[in-house]
Amino acid sequence: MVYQYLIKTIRQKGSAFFTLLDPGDKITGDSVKSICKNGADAILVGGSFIENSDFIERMKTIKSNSTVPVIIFPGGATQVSKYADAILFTSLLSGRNPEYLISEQVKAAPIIKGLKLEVLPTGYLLIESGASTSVLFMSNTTPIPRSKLDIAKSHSLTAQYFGMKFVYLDAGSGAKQSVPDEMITAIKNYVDIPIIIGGGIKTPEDAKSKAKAGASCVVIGNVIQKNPELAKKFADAIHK
Ligand code: 1GP
Repeated sequence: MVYQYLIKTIRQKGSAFFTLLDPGDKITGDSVKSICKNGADAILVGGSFIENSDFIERMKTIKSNSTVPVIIFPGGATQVSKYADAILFTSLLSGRNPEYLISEQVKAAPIIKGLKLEVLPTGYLLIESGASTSVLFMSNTTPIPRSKLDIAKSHSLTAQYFGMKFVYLDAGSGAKQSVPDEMITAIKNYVDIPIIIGGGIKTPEDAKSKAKAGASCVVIGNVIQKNPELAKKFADAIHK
């Protein structure tokens, strides 16, 4: 089971290293192999806006070349495929848009069941990052202000009380500013579920500080997608 594998990885390595691949972009089998060989613990796949019809084909390429779990991180109910090991079943808890709190999930649930994908229930929180991002625009929601640690803590605890297995704090892909370290630490000290952190993390040093602050899983998207060979440096920084 992917969930047990992730919990074991976090326990053994301190923090897990996730790469996010955007199926809106071309992905080669060689880059997937290189990312796995260089220390990624899992590959997330998804995007808030995909401007082509290649989602299933790209999932197939990723799954057939990956030696680590492939986990869908869906931008909506259309991003479900059998070429994955699990799916982050997210609810955009920081938003007040019913579409991403519950409607997309209701559309996707029977398809996920039919495909027998492992489900990883995840509370998804968008954190203010200095400029608007695709996910903010597409979800039509307001992010949690960077300085409002109490609001971020309360949303994370809500995810836990709903029985969700993870809470994912995202500054959004390509964010100017990543999730603040002090917010990560405050949540780490407040909830019991693992914390996934992503969005705008550009250097191994930045990734290391997220892990040290308390991130259980650190997600790197853009930087690795453009330079898969950097995976080793990020893996070394994120793992203890
Ligand atoms: C976005 O957390 C991910 O959902 C990754 O963001 O592409 O900025 O690394 P980046």
